Amino acid sequence: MKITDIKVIVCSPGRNFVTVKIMTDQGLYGVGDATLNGREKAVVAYLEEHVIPCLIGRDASRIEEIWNYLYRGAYWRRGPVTMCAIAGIDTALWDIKAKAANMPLYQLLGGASREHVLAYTHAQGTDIAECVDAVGARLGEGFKAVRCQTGIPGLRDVYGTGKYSVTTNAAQDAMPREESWSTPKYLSYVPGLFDRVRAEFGEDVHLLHDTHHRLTPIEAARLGKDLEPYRLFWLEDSVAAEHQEGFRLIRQHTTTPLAVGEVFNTIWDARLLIEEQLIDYIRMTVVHAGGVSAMRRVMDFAAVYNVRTGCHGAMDMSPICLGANLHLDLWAPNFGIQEYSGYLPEIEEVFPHAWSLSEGMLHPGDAIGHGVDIDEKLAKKYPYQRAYLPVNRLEDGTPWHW
Ligand code: GCO
Ligand code: MG
Repeated sequence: MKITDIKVIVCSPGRNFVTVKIMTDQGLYGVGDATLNGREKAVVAYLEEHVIPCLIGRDASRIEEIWNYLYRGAYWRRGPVTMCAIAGIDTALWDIKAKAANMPLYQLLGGASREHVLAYTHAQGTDIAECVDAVGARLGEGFKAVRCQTGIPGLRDVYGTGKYSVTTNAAQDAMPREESWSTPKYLSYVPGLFDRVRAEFGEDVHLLHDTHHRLTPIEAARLGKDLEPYRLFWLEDSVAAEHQEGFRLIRQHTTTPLAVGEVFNTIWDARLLIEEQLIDYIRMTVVHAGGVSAMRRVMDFAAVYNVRTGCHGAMDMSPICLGANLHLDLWAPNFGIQEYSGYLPEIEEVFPHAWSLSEGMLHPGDAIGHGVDIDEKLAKKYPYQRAYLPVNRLEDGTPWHW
């Protein structure tokens, strides 16, 4: 089966998405997500200028060989642009292979390990009271696991809260919006959120929290300890994980489970964290990790060390990424949880999908392939808009981790 053409489709139904579509001489096609939030056009250029010309005429069934050709062949390895481009191609090729086999992708991976996959969603508020209300609303929708984020008194626009949440299209800013941060204010306010949420909703709900890379290891250790009474499902991205060894210190001080990895691009970014069991959940996901082939390897590697999966699934992962990821989740022996922040209705229309959500559980569906497509005609109605993620500063103006 030969690759005859590859298209890169860019659309913005509320936020920007980059989609790869691979056509073959057998009439089968596959689609993959290659979206890199805030840097979308860099991936488009990488694909169109450098990757696609090398793939026309190749055998679409040789996924592993193509992955290594693109990864090793470029010489310049890793990095989000490269790995999102590889992910788009790789995911589309797995879609084609599963369609050719007349199977849903999870069957090709080894079959289902479970009936459905546990999802967590987001609750947020500008303060604790608002966030508690939002948790109640999410539980009312049937979710069993909720990530709780609150604004901090005295700080404007804190990550993941209020009207500027990155999960809404308000994140589509023509220039990067500025948020503010104070670690002391954060550390003294946030435990009160979980105290209130546990008091209100009891022990049965899974609670998660995302620190978005802002603390030092010793600060993260303190937060982990302070949150121990509330038995979090996980504390996410408590520090910037470029310095993987930093997790040794956090680990020595707290029994709060730790998750990290949404900004990692390869298995090597997570190697030490997994080998030393410094984390409980690996957050990598299909689009940023280099596709289904790469994620399967990460999941298997993590399983060896009792690390479970908790794949990134914010709205900037397109429904194609989520769909492909759900096949991996259904299969992975070491599945933990899947993030699901939901999509704007226009996004769901552009990307018709077989996956479904019911009572807080997701399932990839039994359509052949990965079960997600793109409506190209509709996509054309939503042209690309330049958009940035926010940047973050300390109160004295110092640029900080966002
Ligand atoms: C999460 C993430 C996201 C990211 C976003 C960046 O845990 O869902 O932190 O909200 O900030 O995906 O594009
Ligand atoms: Mg996160």
